[in-house]
Amino acid sequence: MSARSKTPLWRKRSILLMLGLVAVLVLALQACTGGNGDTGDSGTASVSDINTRREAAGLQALSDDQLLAAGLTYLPSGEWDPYIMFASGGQSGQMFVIGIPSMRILKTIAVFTPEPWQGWGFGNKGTEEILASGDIDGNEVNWADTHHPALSETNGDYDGEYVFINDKANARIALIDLRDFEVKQIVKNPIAINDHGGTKVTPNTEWVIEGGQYATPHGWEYAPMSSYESEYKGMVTFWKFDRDSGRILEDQSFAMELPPYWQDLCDAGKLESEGWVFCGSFNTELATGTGLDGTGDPFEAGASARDRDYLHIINLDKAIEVARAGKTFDVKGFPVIGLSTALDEELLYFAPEPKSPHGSDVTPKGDYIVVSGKLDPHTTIYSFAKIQQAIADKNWVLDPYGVPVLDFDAVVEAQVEVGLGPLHTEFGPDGYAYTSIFLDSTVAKWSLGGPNYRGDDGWKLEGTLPVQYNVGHLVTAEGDTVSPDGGYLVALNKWSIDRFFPPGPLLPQNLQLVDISQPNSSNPVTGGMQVLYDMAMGMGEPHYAQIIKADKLNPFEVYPEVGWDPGTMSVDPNAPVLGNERVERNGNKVEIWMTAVRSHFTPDQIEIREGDEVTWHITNVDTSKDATHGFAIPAYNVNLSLEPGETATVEFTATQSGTFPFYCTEFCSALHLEMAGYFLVQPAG
Ligand code: RUQ
Ligand code: CUA
Repeated sequence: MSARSKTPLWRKRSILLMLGLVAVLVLALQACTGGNGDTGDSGTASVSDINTRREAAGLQALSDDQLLAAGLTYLPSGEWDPYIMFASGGQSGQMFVIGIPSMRILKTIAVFTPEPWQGWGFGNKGTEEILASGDIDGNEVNWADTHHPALSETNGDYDGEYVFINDKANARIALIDLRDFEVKQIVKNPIAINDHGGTKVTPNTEWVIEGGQYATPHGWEYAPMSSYESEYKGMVTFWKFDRDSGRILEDQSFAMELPPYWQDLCDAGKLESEGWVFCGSFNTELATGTGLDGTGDPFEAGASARDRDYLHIINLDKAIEVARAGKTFDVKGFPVIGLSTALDEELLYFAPEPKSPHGSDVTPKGDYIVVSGKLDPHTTIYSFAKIQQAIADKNWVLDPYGVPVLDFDAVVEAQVEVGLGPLHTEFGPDGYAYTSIFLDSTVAKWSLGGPNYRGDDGWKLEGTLPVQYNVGHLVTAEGDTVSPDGGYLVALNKWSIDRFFPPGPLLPQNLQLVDISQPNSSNPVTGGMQVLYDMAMGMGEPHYAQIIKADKLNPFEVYPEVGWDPGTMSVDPNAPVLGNERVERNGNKVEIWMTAVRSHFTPDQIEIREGDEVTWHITNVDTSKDATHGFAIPAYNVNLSLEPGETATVEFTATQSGTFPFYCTEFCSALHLEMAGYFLVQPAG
C-alpha cells in the first residue's frame, strides 16, 4: 500500500481527468460516506481527497488501477446496467439476474424451489402446479442444482425471449419467459435421473439439449453395478421447443441412447456446423467405484486412468428424421433412439479428447469446437470441416460399443497451451477466446486462427490474468453466440478464501468481473485484461451464466391487462375485477372473488366454516408500475405476490378454525399497514 500512496499526485490527477471519472468517483464517495456534495473550490474531488477520506474511514488508499476499476463499475443512482447476466443458482435451485458492470443482484428468479418474495409455491395454485410438474414418481422434489442457463436464440444470437435451465440433481429442465421473468414450465427427463450436458439451445431454439451425466439404467431402474457395461446407459435428450405456444412439447421430444460414459457439457453447432451437437464425456474407463470389499478403483482414480475421453459428435438433423420415422423404443412412453440404431443411421461419432474435459464450445462461426481436458494444459481445437472429412474417409477405429472414433490427428486443427486445469472457453468479438484455468486460478486469453479469425496470427496465448480462486466457468458478453459482444467477462470462481468477511465456515461464492475491452498491448502480461470487481454471492453456487445486452430484453413493466394469469399469459376470464367481488357457497365449497388495490382488499371480511373447501381468487387491479401487493394468510402457509394486473387463485381446505388476519406483505402505500382483513373460520359443529 505504501508504494501506491507514493504515486505522485499530479499523475493520479491527470489520469483521472483524462478518463473523465472524477464526477463519478465523487458521487461514489458521497454515496459511501453520506457526503453533502461540497467538493471544494474547484467543484471536483481529487484523488487525494478520495484516499484521505478512505483512510479516515479505515479503508486502504487506492492505486490508480483500483480507482479506475471503481469508476468502471460504479453506476450513479438511476443509471441502468447495459448488460444483464443470468446466473445459475446451484443448490438454491433458482436463477439470479445480475446487472453488469455494477454486479447488482436484480432478482432471484424462483425456479425449482419455493420462494416467498415472489409468492412462488406458497398457495398460488399456478405456481404450485408448475413446481409439482417437477415431482418425480409422485415424490415432491423442491430443491434443485441448477447449472447452465441457456438464453433463447434466433439465428444464433440471443433474442431475449426465454431462458432455460437444467437441474443437474434430478434431470429436469425449466423454461422462463422473459416477459415477466417467471417460470412457465418444468419438464422431468423420463429416462435419466441426473443431467449435466445442458441446457443448450440450437441456433433458432427449435431444440433444447439436455445431455446426461452419471449413467444409470434408462428410467433409473435398479441394476447391480456388476452389470454396468451392459445395463447402464448414457443419453442425450432433445426437447422440442415451440415458440408459438412458448412451451416445450414433450410429445415431440426424444432421446438418444449413448454408451454408459458420463456425458458432460454439450454445445449446439451453429452456421456451418448447425444441425450437429457436441458433448464431452468422462469415465470412458467405465469405472464403477470401490465397494467396501475393496475391489475396483474409487471413481476419482478409476475415471481418470486413461489419457483420453470421447468428444461425442451427434448428427441432430438426421436424428430428428430417425425419431420422426419412429425408429425408436419407448422408456416410460418417451421415444429413445437405441445405440444400435444411432450407429446404423450414422448419427454418432467420437473423437478422442483430452482427459476429463469440461466444456465443448463451438466458435462464433461454427467452424471449430474447443475442448479443454482438466488434466491437460492445452486447449484442443477441432475443425468441423476436418471432422466431416474424417467421417467421409471412414478414418476411424471402433470403441467397445461399436462407435466410430475418428482419428485425433485428422480432426484437430490446433492446440494452445493455456495453463493447468483448463475448463471452459468463451469468445470475444475480435477472434479472441477466453479459457478458465482451474488449477492455475487464471483466465487465459488466446487467439483463434484460421481465415475467419486472426489468421496466421492465431492459435497462441495472448496473456493470463490471475483470479481468486479456482475458476470454474467463465462467461463473456454474448460470448457463446454467433456475435460475441466483448467488453466484459465474469469468472465464476469456486473458492473465495480471504476475499470477504467470512460469515461462518460456509464462505460466499466469488464472481469476479473482468474488463476485456482493452488491447493486448495495454498489458502484455494479462493480454489487456483487468479485474474490476469481486462480487460475493451468498445464495448458492453459480456454475454457468450468460450475459445479454440489456436492450434486447423487453419485459412487461406491468401486466398488459387487469386479470392477467401469468400461467397462460392471458386474461383469466374468471378473474375478479372491480365491482364483481363476491363470495359464493355451494355446499361446503366456498369460492371467493377478491380485488386488491392501494390500500385495501375487497371484501376484507371473509367468514367460513371449518372443513370448507376454499377457492380464493384475487386480482391486483392496480396498473401503475411497482404497485405490487402481497397476500398472506397466517397458519395456512399462504403468501402471494400479485404484480400490477395479476390474478391468482389459492385453493385449500379450511382445516383450522380460528381468527386469521390476512394482510398485504408488500409495503405499497402510506396505508399499507391498513391493507388487511379478517379470515374467520367457525369451528365445525
Ligand atoms: S458446471 S463448474 Cu461446469 Cu455444470 Cu459446475
Ligand atoms: Cu398492498 Cu401493502
